[in-house]
Amino acid sequence: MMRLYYSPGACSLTQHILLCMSGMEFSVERVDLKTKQTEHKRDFREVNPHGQVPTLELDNHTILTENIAIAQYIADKTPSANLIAPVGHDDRYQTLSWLSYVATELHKAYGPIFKSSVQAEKDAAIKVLEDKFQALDARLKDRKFIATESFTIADAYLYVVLRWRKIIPNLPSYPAIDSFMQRVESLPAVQQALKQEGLMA
Ligand SMILES: N[C@@H](CCC(=O)N[C@@H](CS)C(=O)NCC(=O)O)C(=O)O
Repeated sequence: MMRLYYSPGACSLTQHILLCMSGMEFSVERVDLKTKQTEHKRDFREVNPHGQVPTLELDNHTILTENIAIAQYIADKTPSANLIAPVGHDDRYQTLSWLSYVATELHKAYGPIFKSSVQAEKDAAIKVLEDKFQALDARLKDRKFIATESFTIADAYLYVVLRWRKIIPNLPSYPAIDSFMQRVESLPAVQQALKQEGLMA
């Protein structure tokens, strides 16, 4: 059975949601990202030398890392779940475009907020993120999902990264982002993953 290494609420929540949507059998193993120990007292660096989640151990025990790769793997293994359009279809590249944007522009822009001890660096990162939130809010005003007409792997990742905005104090309101978040959060697979990660109120 596949095993997803995750940390509660981290970017690996994306793949947790997608696995719940896929209908595939899987198990999860929690990782403490500070100590790099798993809940079964294993040294996580022996599984993934980068020490990062998400990490997916496949049925044949091969290790797959990186958000973009694992999300596509889950989607392509379960076409009936409609998590990404097939190769050659225009919608696929819209989804990959947004998936890349979330990974390289949005996710990484949070870095100083989580890691820096210098307030000026945090403030600069917040300013960058506010501009991105404003642009996302404008895009989501008249659409249900970020890339295509239906939910895709890009929406799962976007939802997870936008959840983190709660740690930023005094953000302006973004009504279209709020509606998007509610729409995604109401999906049964999202509820299931949140519950399994102990993130339900
Ligand atoms: N490039 C990696 C980045 C993954 C990443 O940033 N994971 C974070 C959690 S959201 C993590 O494991 N941080 C711990 C660390 O970097 O030591 C990917 O896209 O999968």
